[in-house]
Amino acid sequence: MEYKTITAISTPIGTGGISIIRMCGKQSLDILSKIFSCKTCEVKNFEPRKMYLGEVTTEHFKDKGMAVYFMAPFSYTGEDIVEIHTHGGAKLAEGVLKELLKNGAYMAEAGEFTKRAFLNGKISLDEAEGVIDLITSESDSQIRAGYNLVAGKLKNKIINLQEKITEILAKIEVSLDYPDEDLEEETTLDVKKELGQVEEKLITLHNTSSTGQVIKNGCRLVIVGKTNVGKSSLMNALLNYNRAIVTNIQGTTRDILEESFEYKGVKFILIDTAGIRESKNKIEQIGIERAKNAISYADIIIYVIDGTKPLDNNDYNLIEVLKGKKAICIINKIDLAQKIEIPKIKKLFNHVLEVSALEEKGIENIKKLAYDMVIDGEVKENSVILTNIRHINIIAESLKLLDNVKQSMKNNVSLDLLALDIKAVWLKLGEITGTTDVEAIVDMVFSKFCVGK
Ligand SMILES: Nc1nc2c(ncn2[C@@H]2O[C@H](COP(=O)(O)OP(=O)(O)OP(=O)(O)O)[C@@H](O)[C@H]2O)c(=O)[nH]1
Ligand SMILES: [Mg+2]
Repeated sequence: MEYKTITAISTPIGTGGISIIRMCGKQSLDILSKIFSCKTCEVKNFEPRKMYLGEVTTEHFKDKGMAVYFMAPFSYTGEDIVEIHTHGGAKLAEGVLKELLKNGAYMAEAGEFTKRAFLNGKISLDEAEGVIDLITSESDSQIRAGYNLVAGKLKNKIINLQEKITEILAKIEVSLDYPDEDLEEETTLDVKKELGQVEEKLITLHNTSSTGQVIKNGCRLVIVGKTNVGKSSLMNALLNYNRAIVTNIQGTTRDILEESFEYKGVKFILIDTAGIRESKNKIEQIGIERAKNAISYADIIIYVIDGTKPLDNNDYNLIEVLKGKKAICIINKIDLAQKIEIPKIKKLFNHVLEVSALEEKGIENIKKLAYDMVIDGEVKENSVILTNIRHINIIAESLKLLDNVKQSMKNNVSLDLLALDIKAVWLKLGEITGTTDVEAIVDMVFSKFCVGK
């Protein structure tokens, strides 16, 4: 299929070392020759994959720059690509882009380069999604997960599963071609066993999704507790700098404060809230409402209590709200004489840690515990973890379809009908890699990209 020649600025719009303007399509080299000249070689004779130093000429200015040509099919998109490297500047790159448009190139849409790579069979749909994950990564674990997609690790797993399903379908086909009671019985047993293996692999994959979602979205730690217990001090200690205002006045924090840190490659989003107490102050009341609301979107609640005071009704009310939620109870101010009854607290919470936010004691234990609570084992560099909600849903739907097959087998449905149900699983899995052609999915995936990628 032939597409029109598209162009876009691929580097961020701003001031920097270099800007890269990319062009993709049959006319790329021809259009380049109209605005780029080189003393050593005519543009039309450019050797692929070789950088040439030359001059870019636009209507309003000239710049010294480099250009490179990637000849189809050995390029990112599988089509002819050229890149122009100019000095880094928003105005400069825009001027070059305009000149390319004037000479016949079309403005690329968001993600169009990668979409072409997919449409030209250079990458699978999940590999393309890995590219966007890499670009938008905010933590090391996100980068690793994105890379695993780009490197085709999920794709390979899916292809293996599809191959296994194809083998099962082939067996059914043979037994249908040679009707024989014994063979049919044997085939049914085989199908059952082999589908069980497929299911096991899908379940293992699906089990990575809660860890994957934390990697993708970060883990939200919401700090709650009464006033003056040291919530803001704890936030500062966890961040290692004084982000929040700390005073001995009750009700210091009024609004929600949000800041993130990274631990073992995972992004944690810390949310400090207003201390919860009866208050007549309007601003403080709003803050308290927000604090209560924040509890609802926490991955883990960090419930702070002051170890120098016994629990009171305000605490018990909060503890009631926290029941059944993922929480860590922090007994703070252990540098002072303690009045809190620790055994009582340990009965109320599965996770209790004693710390001093002021003296920064026990802070690392909070990070370690929070990590262990949301990440299933060590995130190994090479392990495939489902971070993308689209992939997670497809695996869940595939498991449901497999359940249908199992149900049909229980009901002694004939092998030819069973084959149809099994084929449905194969097709569903193909939605991950994009082999099951659904245009709407493809459009949805690439709409998340930025222009120039
Ligand atoms: N000795 C001691 N004092 C602490 C510790 N943590 C906090 N404090 C003190 O307790 C007081 C209240 O601390 P904040 O961090 O502002 O408490 P908060 O829970 O955020 O208070 P509000 O924002 O009013 O709800 C300050 O005077 C802190 O210095 C600690 O571990 N040990
Ligand atoms: Mg505070």
